Amino acid sequence: MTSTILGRPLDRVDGPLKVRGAAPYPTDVTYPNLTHAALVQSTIAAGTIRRIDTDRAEAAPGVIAVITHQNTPALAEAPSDQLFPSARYPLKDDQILHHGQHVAVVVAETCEQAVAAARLVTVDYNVTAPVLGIENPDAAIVRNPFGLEHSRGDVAAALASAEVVYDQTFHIAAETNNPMGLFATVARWDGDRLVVHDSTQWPLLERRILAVMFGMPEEKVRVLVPYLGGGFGAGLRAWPHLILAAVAARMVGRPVKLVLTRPQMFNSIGHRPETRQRLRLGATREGRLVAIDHEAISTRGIAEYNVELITFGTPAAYACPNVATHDVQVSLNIPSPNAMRGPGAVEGNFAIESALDELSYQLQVDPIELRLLNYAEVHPQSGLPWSGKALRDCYRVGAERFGWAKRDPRIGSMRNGHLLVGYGMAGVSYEWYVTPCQARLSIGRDGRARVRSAATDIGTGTYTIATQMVAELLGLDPRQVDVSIGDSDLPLAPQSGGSGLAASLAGAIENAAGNLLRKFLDVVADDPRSPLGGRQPDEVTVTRGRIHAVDDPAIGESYVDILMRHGLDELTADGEKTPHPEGASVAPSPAFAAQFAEVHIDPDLGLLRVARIVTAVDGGRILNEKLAHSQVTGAVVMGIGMTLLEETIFDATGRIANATLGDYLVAVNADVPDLDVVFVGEPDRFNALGVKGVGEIGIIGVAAAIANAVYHATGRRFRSLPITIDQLL
Ligand code: MCN
Ligand code: MOS
Repeated sequence: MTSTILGRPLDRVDGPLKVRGAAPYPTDVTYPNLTHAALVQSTIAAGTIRRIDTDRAEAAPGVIAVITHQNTPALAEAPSDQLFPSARYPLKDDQILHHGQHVAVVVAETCEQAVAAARLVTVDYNVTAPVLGIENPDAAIVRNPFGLEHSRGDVAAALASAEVVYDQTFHIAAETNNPMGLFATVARWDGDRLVVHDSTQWPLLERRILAVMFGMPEEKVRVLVPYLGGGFGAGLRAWPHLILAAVAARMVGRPVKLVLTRPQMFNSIGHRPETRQRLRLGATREGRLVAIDHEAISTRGIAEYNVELITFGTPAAYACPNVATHDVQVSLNIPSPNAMRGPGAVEGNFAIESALDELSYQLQVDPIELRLLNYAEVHPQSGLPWSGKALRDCYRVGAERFGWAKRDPRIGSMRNGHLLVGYGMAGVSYEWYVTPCQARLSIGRDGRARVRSAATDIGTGTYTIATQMVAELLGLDPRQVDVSIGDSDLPLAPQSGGSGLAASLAGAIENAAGNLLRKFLDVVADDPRSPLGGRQPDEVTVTRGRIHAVDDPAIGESYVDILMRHGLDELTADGEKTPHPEGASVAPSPAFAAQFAEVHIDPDLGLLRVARIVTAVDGGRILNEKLAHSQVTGAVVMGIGMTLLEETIFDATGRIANATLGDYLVAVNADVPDLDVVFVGEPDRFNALGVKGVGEIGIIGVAAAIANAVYHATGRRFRSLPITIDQLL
């Protein structure tokens, strides 16, 4: 497809609305007769509620209801499937499983009254000793929790006979998602119908969970999220406060609004779990990998399952005959961890790409050469050709732009004044995924097209790329396209997650566009007045609102003419994309990247500055150069935070000790240098329009690239994140 609109750096179509403050985020939603809810949270991490006293709160000004485990209606158990767990309903009994667990919700006329009254609720607890700490021997352990452990070849034998053996452990602190928009829920019962506005990346997940918990058909639940002030994974679960807002709205018979405070954002909507990894590699003296054994341990909440696929990408990342992966989870009295940009992959990549860097120094091979030596030309497990792999181009183009050739491999050899200079790099294979998706496409008499899907735009640019795809496929100007998303009543769409929405939606829209074109041709099939009569879909194309013969643009007519002549207001077609069929002849490819970092370190002060990061990405066909660039840039910024600053600290009582943006450090402008992003590669052969995911890939290799650069500058190897000043001194 020669494209005129796809790929173009079109400005966000929702930009003007956002700049004017006219885009309704969940916190902006209001209704007549709205009430406000405030949460009361547990001040212990483990135990039971002995007594909860709500009298003073109930008597406080403006209070309408105080809901606890004693007066909550019984709800059905939330559905849970393997990849997408549900959160536990916190008021279902008197059990306390983590500090900050919601124990009551106060509903009042104003937000201030609700917050004031929430402070008047007193709770007596039977306190038990919380199970805390990833290495706590008393913690319950779950092995192979996802059923995805991998084994090929004979790792033990290969490690025993390898010329070079590597064996190290890695640690990454817990971290917390901090989208700018506070998460909020507005819930309203409209007769027997529940309408919620919520900060979610996945309206259909919430619809299903609410329907099951409240015992009603899914059509009776509507979830709306036209705009979201960021999610970064935090919006991939139906969190307890959502359920509480819906319960509260039913109990008070009025709409309820519940906005989390920033501290509540730390203990109510997940965090990246703390992790430990042990990585063993066997290699030849030249640097060819003969064995990889990758074990990962992550934390999870008691009674809360979490998917953190740390080792999942390992088996396909490099050509290696003997590979084994092991996953372990440790159950603790902590708020449930959850997805945070690049979940699992970012941790696994840090271990593997750090280890390869260590090998490169030990074997005196250039780090890029070492990776090329182990390049997976075909899918290492199936032997199938990749649907698209330009990782080699990522290395080459990234290295050129970075000036990798100027690197003096000797440790501590490069200087800028008295600052130590280090160069480091990392390779990235990121297993994004496509899931089933539907879209409905219409063209009306005004010549405008409308696409509808329950997909979301969480800041990513879905409105804009949907506009571009429809305009491209229907031959329209982008200004003639309307996009309706963020509503569970619309055709089924997956989460904005796993960097899969763009590709999923591309498939659905492409299919819908083909079906719509066919409908137009069907309408004129026997129409003697149409120059298109009897034409087959493959004989026509579309430009400027017209369907015309491929070989002769003069033979054709506009959508509008067809609709008018046949007395039609509009034509509509549905489209669907289902995941890859089994038994395909190519292996669906990850997205790939190479990331290069330059660091400057003041040896006297331990001060570390990232001077530059270059990221070269194979994202298949890029739908919008500007937005994709923003995606990668934003992810690199998060990666800098993860590597140098971010750490969620649990104190000895299980309380998060730094749950404010004053105490929890995220990367700010002063921490972020110029970031260079370049796209390489070809449209992917497996996906509609050749799209791969790019929403997360930019974060994946940052930690290893920086840590490797720190080693190059100082000779000190950091296998624990974040790398802080005190450690560098
Ligand atoms: N895109 C493109 N070309 C491609 C693929 C994507 O131009 N080949 C651009 C499009 O603008 C698209 C965006 O990148 O809207 C992201 O597409 P995709 O990679 O399919 O990811 P999703 O739409 O599934 O978004 C989720 C992804 C994830 S998993 C996290 S975490 C994350 C991320 O996106 N959270 C974000 N980026 C975020 N960006 C913002 N502003 N806010 C978040 O919460
Ligand atoms: Mo992304 S962490 O899959 O929302």
